Amino acid sequence: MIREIITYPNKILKEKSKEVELFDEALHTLLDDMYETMIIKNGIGLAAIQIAQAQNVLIINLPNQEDEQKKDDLIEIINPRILEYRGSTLYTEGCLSVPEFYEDVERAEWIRVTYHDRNGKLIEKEYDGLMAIALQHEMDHLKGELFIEKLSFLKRKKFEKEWKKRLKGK
Ligand code: Y12
Ligand code: CO
Repeated sequence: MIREIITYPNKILKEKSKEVELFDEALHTLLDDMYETMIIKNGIGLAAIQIAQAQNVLIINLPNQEDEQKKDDLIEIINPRILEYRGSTLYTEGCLSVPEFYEDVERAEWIRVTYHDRNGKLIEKEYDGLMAIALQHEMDHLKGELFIEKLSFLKRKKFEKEWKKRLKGK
């Protein structure tokens, strides 16, 4: 089922998500709905809080080298923890909860993480490149943080002005 994606400045996006304790049918339905919703909206990553579910659940589905987004490459991540960060990198990020706005954000270039899959299996992985960036972006959602909070004071001011103008026009 396709769910509604909530957008800035909805306060729900500021909620801290909770640990998943049951790896049950309800979790599988949530993950399936998140995938359907993300694909229909042309996203490559989505956290559960973006569909108003405050659970430590996120999905990432990066395009492959042929620029095709294949379901086989979907990664479902539950209760993630970052164990180690290395380096730094700059990338122009976007977010389905802040549509039509893109800005450079600095993040760690390499991370080592643990998480659970949909069946509760514990996984440990190292990521770099776009996957490391996307995972840090989605994990911020679980803490109730958006990428616009990482902007410089001036860039944030400019964003708020533009966003107000846009909301008035709607
Ligand atoms: C790198 C940096 C950030 C992420 C997080 C996941 N972000 C997205 O999936 C963003 C998707 C997005 C899609 C949009 O729609 C289209 O391009 C058609 C979009 O534009 C509009 O809504 C008009 C904005 C963001 C992953 C990797
Ligand atoms: Co986002």
